[in-house]
Amino acid sequence: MPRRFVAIVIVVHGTLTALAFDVFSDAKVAQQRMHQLQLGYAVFLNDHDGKPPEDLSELYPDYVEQAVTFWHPGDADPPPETIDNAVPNAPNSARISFDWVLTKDYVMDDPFIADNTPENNAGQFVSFVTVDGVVETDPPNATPTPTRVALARAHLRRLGQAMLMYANDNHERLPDDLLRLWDSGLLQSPRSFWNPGDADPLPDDINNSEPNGKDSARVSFDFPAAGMGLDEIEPDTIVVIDNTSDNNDGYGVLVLTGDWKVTFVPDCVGDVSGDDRVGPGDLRTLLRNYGRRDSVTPSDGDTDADGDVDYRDLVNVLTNYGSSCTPGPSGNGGGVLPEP
Ligand SMILES: [Ca+2]
Ligand SMILES: [Ca+2]
Ligand SMILES: [Ca+2]
Ligand SMILES: [Ca+2]
Repeated sequence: MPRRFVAIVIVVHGTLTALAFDVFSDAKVAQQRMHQLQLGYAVFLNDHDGKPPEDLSELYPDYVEQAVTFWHPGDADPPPETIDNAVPNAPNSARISFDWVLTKDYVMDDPFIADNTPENNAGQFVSFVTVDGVVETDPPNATPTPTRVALARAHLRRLGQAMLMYANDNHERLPDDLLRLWDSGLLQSPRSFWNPGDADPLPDDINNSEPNGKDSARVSFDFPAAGMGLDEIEPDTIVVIDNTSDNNDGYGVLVLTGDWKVTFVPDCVGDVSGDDRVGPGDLRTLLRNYGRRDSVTPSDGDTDADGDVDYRDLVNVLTNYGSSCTPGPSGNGGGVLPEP
């Protein structure tokens, strides 16, 4: 390749990377603002006996203090100076950048606030916040934050909440199949059944429970506690689990346990590089990223996949330093298990 051409490619690539960075950082600000708006709306409902505002501009300024909170920094419309209407994209509107999906019969995984156009994000995607406060994008995985594993954790927690609601209506027993959470209408978004790190695509619908099947309630997760009574479930009972560590780049599985918390169980505790050994390379990577909390993954040294590289990760590497993990009979059981 001629040298001049290489230089041009590098400049163009650099410009594209800078543009992508602007889009992501604007989207992140917008996602935080959507959260603030959702919170303001919730406080409004609480102050008005559950009666929603007649016009969303009523949220300003008592429930959402700053007009700019209603605005996406990537929106071509100028930022509002006050909020006095709720006409989509109108100046000083509560809907200048975001749509509010206000219905009477919310389910927890329904969208609540969304970008009113992908143009807010250079035409590439739409962000939305669900009723239960999870940030998603359409198409999925369009932004680095939240990470795939953070979303998978949120989806597992949501499956747990839906299960408890199901049990409440069904003699204190969990459903005999994840599919019941869909059929009963407790969940209405196929995303809830999916780990965004799964190579299987996001289901369009949920209509079966074949492991890894198309449109399956078990596209990503197994449900070992199917049909159990709540009284049989111990805090360490495995309720729902990734059906393969490949859902998390081969680093381990996420588990929803009977205390209704989600934990990451690594295949090989402290292995950052993915070679089933813990050694100098793993420590180097971890130290390079130490203190980061932004879209880190196990390959950056976030050994417990909780979204940061901190002393817990360092302890995981140091306590297993020099050891190697041999895959167990299941193919994903290392010799070492994490501290609870
Ligand atoms: Ca707009
Ligand atoms: Ca799968
Ligand atoms: Ca390693
Ligand atoms: Ca961590």
